[in-house]
Amino acid sequence: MEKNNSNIEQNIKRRNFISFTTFAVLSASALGGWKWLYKAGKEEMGITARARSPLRVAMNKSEVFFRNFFSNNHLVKTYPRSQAAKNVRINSRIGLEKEGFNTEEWELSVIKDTNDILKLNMADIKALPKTEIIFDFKCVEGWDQIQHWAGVRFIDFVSHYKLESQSKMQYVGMKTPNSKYYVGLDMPSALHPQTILAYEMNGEPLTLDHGAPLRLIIPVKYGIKNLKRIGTISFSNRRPGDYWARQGYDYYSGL
Ligand SMILES: Nc1nc2c(c(=O)[nH]1)N[C@H]1C(S)=C(S)[C@@H](COP(=O)(O)O)O[C@H]1N2
Ligand SMILES: [Mo]
Repeated sequence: MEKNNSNIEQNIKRRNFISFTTFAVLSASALGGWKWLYKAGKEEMGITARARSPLRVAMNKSEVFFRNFFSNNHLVKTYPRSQAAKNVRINSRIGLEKEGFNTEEWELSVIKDTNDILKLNMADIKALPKTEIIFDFKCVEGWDQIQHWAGVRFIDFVSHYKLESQSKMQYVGMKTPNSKYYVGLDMPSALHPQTILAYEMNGEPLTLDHGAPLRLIIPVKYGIKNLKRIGTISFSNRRPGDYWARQGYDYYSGL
């Protein structure tokens, strides 16, 4: 009896020792991991919300995975016109201030190169082939709605204005005329066959709240990337600034 008891005690001691050691080793390595992460540099400011670089590397890897998974050929589901909402939601209006803006005087600036800016008006854009899309628009705030938009496909715009060399770059940047709202897009998503520069909603010209005279409709992305009131379009191999990515939202924001 005595002997048995002490055996059990010894066993317990040994187990305690093992679990304590395991705990200590795990804690130390977790602490080491945090220290490593915190010592790692922060990513560049002005593009995203300054995540530690190793985290950004991991996020970029998952982004590449999803990009390949939902390749350029993958089409977003479309719906019959009868299912499109009549009262289309208005979400937010950053960069849509009324002061100093006149739809009639609006021009689109396409920055082809530092000293080469293409200026276009609505007539130029409406002269291109018109494409319609009825799809489920999704906002990260948790709502979605089937909506009907029409305009020119970005890929048609690029080929008509001979922007081939620009479209070989990795990113497209778009900004409101006052630069208060801006988005960065990976080129494959911008050139996706369902991405359009839209000037109509439910068969009518856009209203100011929905981004008149021209807005982006990019069904492969969440609402935040669907910039209203486009003022400038630019191209680059570095990630252009992105309003919501800077606040910590995912830069890619793909569906
Ligand atoms: N210029 C500008 N574009 C914008 C926004 C904005 O605040 N300003 N909000 C975005 C968000 S979060 C969403 S969900 C959609 C909403 O578009 P809607 O108002 O036409 O529904 O526009 C996007 N484009
Ligand atoms: Mo949104």
